Amino acid sequence: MHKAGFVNIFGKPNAGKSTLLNALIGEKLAIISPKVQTTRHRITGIVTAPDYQIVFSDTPGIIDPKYRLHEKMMGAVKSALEDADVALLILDVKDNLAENLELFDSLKLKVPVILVLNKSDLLMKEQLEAIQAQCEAWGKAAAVVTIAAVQKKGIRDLLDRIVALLPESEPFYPEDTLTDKSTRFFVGEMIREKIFALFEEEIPYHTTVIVSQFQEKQTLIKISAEIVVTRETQKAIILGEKGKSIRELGTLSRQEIEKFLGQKVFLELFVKVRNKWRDNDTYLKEYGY
Ligand code: GDP
Ligand code: K
Ligand code: MG
Repeated sequence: MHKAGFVNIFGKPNAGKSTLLNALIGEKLAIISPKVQTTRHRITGIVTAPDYQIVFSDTPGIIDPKYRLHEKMMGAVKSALEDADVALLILDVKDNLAENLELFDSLKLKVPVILVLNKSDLLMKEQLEAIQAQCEAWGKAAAVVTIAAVQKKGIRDLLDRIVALLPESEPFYPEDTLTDKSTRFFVGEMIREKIFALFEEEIPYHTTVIVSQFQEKQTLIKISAEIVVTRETQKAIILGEKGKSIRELGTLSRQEIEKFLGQKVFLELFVKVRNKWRDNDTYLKEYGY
């Protein structure tokens, strides 16, 4: 019997959704940072075994919409809620437990739920057991699984619990498919990850990245990307004194992209100012939101 289905990963910002997705897939697909709202799109990762296939989606964290970009992000969360076979509700064991369970309650899920207690490496055994007991008592999960996504601990157990809940089905994708997103998309995401790593405060949240050129040459791949910001002052910060910051961004991004593609890359970065791109539907559409 072959099983297959769609599994969505939900949780508050920084619970570890993207880290878990990567651990499940065994590749770095989703960008990770200690800052909230790094993930803006649903990212699909596909795990194929001889007797099952799981299509995972990483969703942006659950947030209150503050501007149009946020509304689009929450739209992605809602659409994910409606089309899954299993929902993974993930929480950080160091975070307020009651608040997380309340949030999960408010989702009013009809699909089977697995409660995933992440960052188990940060607590003592007794503390973990107390949390596990409270989660069992919550009563709405088909299973409660404790993991440490960063160390890939508990992932096998989690996969087994998921497979047990999947419907009987033929696979949806060919067996070598890792994701439904394009290489261009991941290249843009990797640059965005480095922007989160290098720049302070509001800069990453005012920035998007568009990969405008992706050309496979004989010995390398030539990539051009536009970094779109909302103000001239932000452009100046990204460029840095005599272009120092953008060169550093370019180097870090290129190394990451080369690792991902397994090929030499020539990367060109440009910075563009587009006033209020986050509130403009035309821009949002153009930028793939
Ligand atoms: P997301 O916002 O839910 O997608 O969270 P991320 O996957 O981006 O992770 C947020 C932060 O938590 C990052 O700094 C991760 O390295 C960290 N993190 C994720 N999983 C674990 C874990 O198992 N243990 C510890 N100690 N940190 C983790
Ligand atoms: K994050
Ligand atoms: Mg994320």
